[in-house]
Amino acid sequence: MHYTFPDNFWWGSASSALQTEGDSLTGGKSATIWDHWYTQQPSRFHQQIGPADTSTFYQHWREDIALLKQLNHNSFRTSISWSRLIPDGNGDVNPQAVAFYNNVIDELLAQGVTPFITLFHFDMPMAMQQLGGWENRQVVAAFSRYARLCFELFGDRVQHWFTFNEPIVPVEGGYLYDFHYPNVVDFRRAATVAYHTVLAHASAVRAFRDGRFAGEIGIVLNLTPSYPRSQNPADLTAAHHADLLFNRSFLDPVLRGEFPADLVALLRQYDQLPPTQPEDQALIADGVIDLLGVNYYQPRRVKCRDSAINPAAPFMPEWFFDSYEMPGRKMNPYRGWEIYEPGIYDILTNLRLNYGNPRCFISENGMGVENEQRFVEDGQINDQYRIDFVAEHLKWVHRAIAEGSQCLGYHMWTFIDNWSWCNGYKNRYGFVQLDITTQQRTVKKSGEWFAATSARNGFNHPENLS
Ligand code: BGP
Repeated sequence: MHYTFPDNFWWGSASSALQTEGDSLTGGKSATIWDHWYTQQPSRFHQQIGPADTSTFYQHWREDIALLKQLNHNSFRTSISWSRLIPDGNGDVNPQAVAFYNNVIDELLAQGVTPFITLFHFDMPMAMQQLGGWENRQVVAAFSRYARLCFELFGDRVQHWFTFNEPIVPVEGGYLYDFHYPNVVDFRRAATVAYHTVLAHASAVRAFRDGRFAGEIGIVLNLTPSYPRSQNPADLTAAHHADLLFNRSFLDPVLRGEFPADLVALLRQYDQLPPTQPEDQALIADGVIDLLGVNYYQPRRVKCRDSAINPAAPFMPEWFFDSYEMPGRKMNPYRGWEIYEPGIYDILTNLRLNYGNPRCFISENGMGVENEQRFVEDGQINDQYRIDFVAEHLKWVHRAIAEGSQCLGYHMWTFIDNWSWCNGYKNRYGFVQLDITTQQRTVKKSGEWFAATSARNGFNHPENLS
């Protein structure tokens, strides 16, 4: 069967500054929370590989952009590092950073690759965290200034901006489940962080529109469809609550300009609402975006709780649901995530039917696999499983588009194997293999497949490359 995509479909991949640049404390850059946390607890990082040892994009940007072109990318998302551009978070601009990002943007354009730029991808400058990070409104103001400076410095060439990548993740990781610094477990503080992140997003959107910069501005959300175990009302309520807390907490403000009334009522009932100010509402309403990036890796399956809540335990999202393991589910055992391709269709369809069919694209989708060396054939990793993974997801994207979704592209996570936060280099996601000792890059079979798919604006599946 042949699958053809609309003209000008965005074919590309995504990465982030902190996961690829390296030089994390040189070139005038200051520490992020990751550099700091690594000095405190190196054992939290797989094989104790920290944020200084990423895939050297700061040194090898020119070669890497040549590889993007070789893989027929017409677009590529990466982020600007706030702590590289403004080392103390709110003061002087670092000229070395300006030169670096100018080089990257100019070279991408010279090679025919449209730059998509994220402003914040989990990498809070330590100087800002010392003020309290997203718990402090001063940091919201500093972010808004940083965003405006980015638009002024690079907005003559960058036309696709994203305020945040997966803003719920630092909330979950840093303030609920202890997988990001500052390793806090406290729902009310998490709610404040989430709320201030929405304000930061909206302030950047406002700055973009006030400055009348060319192009468009959006956000990248990891949308995780919540599937109930059954149609029993208690299971449905569990799924509704999970959806409110993990998806709609960001989706509604950025597409509808307000938080869901059910979510506000729920948090009020449990006395978890963050402090607000009267002018916030108008700001949030101004944060409605032009373009939504959708990251999709896995579904969330839930059921109603089997046990009573311990009222003395910390208030947590899990007060409203239990996780549910669906019999027969297909797993990516390396990452421990379920693979469920129709989920990508369900997200796009939900956006079309319930959110006015916004302009959107798949901004991340991918499969991290351990020890890919065992798949080397004639010097190349034969990652047929990754080709199948992409193709099976793209079939559902294709169907959603045929039914009217305004999905404009598909970006894979990721381009070159990169550093995955606490997982270091455990799971590899790239179209291009990275030898972490020599930094040598070798295109995997999936990279060739993707290049051919982009060139033909579609694919046959199953098929042989030849
Ligand atoms: C997304 C992030 C990426 C990336 C990816 C893979 O949530 O936006 O930064 O890391 O997931 O996940 P992981 O690295 O945790 O395996």
